[in-house]
Amino acid sequence: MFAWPTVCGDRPAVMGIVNVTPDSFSDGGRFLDAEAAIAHGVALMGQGADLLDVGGESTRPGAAPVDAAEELRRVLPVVAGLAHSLGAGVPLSIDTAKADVAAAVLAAGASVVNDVTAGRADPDMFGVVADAGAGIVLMHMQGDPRTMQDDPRYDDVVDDVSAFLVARLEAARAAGLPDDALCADPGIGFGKLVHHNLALLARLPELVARVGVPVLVGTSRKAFLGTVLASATGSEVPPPAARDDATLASAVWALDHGARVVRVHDVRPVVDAARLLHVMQGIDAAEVA
Ligand code: PMM
Repeated sequence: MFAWPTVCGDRPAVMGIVNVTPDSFSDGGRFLDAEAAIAHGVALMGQGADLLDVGGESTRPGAAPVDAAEELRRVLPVVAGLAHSLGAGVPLSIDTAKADVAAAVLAAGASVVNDVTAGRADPDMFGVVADAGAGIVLMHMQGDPRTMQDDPRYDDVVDDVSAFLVARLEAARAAGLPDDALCADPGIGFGKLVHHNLALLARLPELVARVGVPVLVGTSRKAFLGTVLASATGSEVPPPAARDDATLASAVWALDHGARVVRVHDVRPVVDAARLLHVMQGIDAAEVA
């Protein structure tokens, strides 16, 4: 039985990204070959990742949907290979919104489903995850990847996203998922403008308090970081691969404001930062000379 407290109860966890897609915004096509993807995942674990997230369908703005057969063809050998190489103790997450894909990949050794639709895309998702004794990440997204960046609007983004997550957590519980299986994610960049993303990070403690389960934050290489850097320096928007330092700062910010898991491409610096942060958070400033 998977339990989030085992992964991120004592100290924050770092989730390494293994995209097996031709079109993800920052690493599309690099790990399309199963052997390359498996080697990449093993390398990320060697850098200190606590869990890996394998994805076979890009969710970047404007991305075209992929059918279940093609998604499975991409991810199944990678998850099976990682489970074989890393052993049963390493939690593997599958980034999918399709219950059939989730069921097959959970049977092949994954123990978490990362569903960017929070169970809305497929009514069978919660049942599949509950039957497998797996964990789930419920993420907020306004709209769908094809249209989500066309004029997203909120009354109060932190309030709206928190209320959505609370409602989806209730739906998951009603479908039989235990609390330890649940993790919530504000969905940075999913139907959000730069100021929405910044508000979600700035007011993360409010969201964390409202949802009451571990919170995962994924800022890695996202467009809002490029926009912030460009406006601060007056230069061009840096490409995704040049956003890892800003990713690190945003990951540390998220972890220091209540996130328990960060999802990143460049694992090693975030692992080191998370370790140091954990030590610093344990020091009582009034008691050190
Ligand atoms: N971001 C992406 C994909 N999947 N899943 C969760 N739970 N949270 C995220 O922020 C998230 C995600 C997009 O990034 P990628 O294409 O580099 O994987």
